[in-house]
Amino acid sequence: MGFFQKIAQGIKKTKEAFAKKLFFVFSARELNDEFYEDLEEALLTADVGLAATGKLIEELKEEIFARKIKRPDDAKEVLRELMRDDIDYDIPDYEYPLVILLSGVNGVGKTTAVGKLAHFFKEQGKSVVVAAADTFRAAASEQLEVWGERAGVRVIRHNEGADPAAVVFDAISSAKARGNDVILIDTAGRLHNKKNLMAELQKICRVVDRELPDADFRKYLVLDATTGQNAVAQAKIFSEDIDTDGIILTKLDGTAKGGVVVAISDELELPVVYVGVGEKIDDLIPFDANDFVDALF
Ligand SMILES: Nc1nc2c(ncn2[C@@H]2O[C@H](COP(=O)(O)OP(=O)(O)O)[C@@H](O)[C@H]2O)c(=O)[nH]1
Ligand SMILES: [Mg+2]
Repeated sequence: MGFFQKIAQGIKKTKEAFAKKLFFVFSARELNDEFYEDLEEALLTADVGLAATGKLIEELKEEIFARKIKRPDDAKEVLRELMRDDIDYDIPDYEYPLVILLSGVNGVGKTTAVGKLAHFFKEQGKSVVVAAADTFRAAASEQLEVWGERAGVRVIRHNEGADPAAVVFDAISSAKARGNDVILIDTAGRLHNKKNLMAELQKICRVVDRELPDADFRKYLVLDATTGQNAVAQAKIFSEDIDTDGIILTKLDGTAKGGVVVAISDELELPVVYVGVGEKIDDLIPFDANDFVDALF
């Protein structure tokens, strides 16, 4: 299955809910107040969020006025363009060695995403090593080892309770010794102890910066799409302490709140880099703004 089919399949629930509303909205006779109110409701239902919805509607009004648009169908086309522009970021190509650190709260899908990314890079002929830096629970490292076996990559782990930064140090040493291309770092996500968690993540970042100063280092925050606007709130909390390069949005397949992609891109000014569309190893795909909008409308 190609990426477009995968994203189309992945946002099926969002589309079902959104398309029905959109059909109703754009069957209006005129582009009047009622039309904009119905459109606002449709966007909010898909979890585009208040701020991004307000902005989209304002921009739509301006474009409709400027281009003297009268037909709802043409207005729909403009909405697609505006939404696409909102979520379309230029993401720099990867350089190798590449280090990817995943952070995020418990249960959002970090460990699963590390496993899927390992597979993704392996498929592209890259050699990969994984650092099991969630040492909070032994089960986390075990879960990662299962993914490592599936993907056919090495997993560096320590005992439960060990220093996560030490695991990362070992993974980097191992990667250097073998000349590996990609180092993926899984981390813990107990947000109720925010200060400790952030200090732990910052320490990991310092180890990477010190040991691999010339590496391409990307810090991705993993968010669960099923939590909708809550995901946006989580991202704000993490961004206070960690420089984030992008978002991995998981579980799009399990929600009608796929519009949260727009909320994230707009409110956080961060690109969605990958989306999770299922539990299988190849169910993580690079995000493409065109495909997303084409699949949604
Ligand atoms: N349907 C679906 N489930 C996912 C996806 N990503 C992760 N999961 C599930 O979410 C649960 C938590 O994932 P896990 O990787 O352990 O989260 P972590 O605590 O952040 O490491 C697991 O049951 C995963 O199978 C996804 O894209 N789609
Ligand atoms: Mg985990």
